[in-house]
Amino acid sequence: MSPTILKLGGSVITEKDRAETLDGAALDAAADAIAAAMEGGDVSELVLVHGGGSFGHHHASEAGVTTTDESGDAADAIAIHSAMKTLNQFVLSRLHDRGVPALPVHPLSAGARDADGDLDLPMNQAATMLHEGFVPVLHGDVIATEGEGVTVLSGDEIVTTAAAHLSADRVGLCSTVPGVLDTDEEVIPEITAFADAADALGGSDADADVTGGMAAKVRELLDLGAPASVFGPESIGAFLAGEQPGTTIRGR
Ligand code: IP8
Repeated sequence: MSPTILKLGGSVITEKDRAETLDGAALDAAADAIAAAMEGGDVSELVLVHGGGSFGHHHASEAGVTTTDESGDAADAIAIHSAMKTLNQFVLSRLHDRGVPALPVHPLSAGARDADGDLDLPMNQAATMLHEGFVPVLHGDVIATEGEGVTVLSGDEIVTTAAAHLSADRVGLCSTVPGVLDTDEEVIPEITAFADAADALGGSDADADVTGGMAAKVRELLDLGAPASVFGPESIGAFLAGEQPGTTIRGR
């Protein structure tokens, strides 16, 4: 099995500046492209992951929880997790409306981090779902972390973990920008080392993003065993059809 993994960035499917606000038109367009690709046979085994946008990041920043700053308060964990489940339900229902057999996988209930910050996120449920013809839909979440309570688990970390466990052969990250941009705002076609893009990679463009923006994405994708593409929403169909839109990141 070598599935395709596609992450829908939280900034793509939500209005990132307004708490818990969906970008319904953008989500519809993404769901249309996914449904068309599955119906047309462009992709048969697909794992979807989505980010937090104004759902997860809003509550995470209110609670001061990041991938490294923890909370031991169940109310904080529930606020973040519930918002992510709400967003996940929106994603699922737009996919179901188009006949995509999507099923949720909630990381809080599935995995944990150890005291060194290493993630253990089993993927046997996603593998079996794929085998049975379903489309697992995972999402950024909070995750129990040894010695710390809970921390944030970003969708990008889920993508890299899922890619390794499921031996994905293609990974796509749909972002609000058409690729990783250089200092002239042009798309960098290929990145094979962080230094290729270091000048252009600052932090995130939105303060409420607690998981590090494009620089963190590139670092994580360079560690993948599969080539990854970073592209804008208009290129979801092209990516699923086997093209390499935007920036291709190949670490090894
Ligand atoms: O948007 C973070 O996921 P990301 C999810 O992929 C939360 O970084 C809970 C903030």
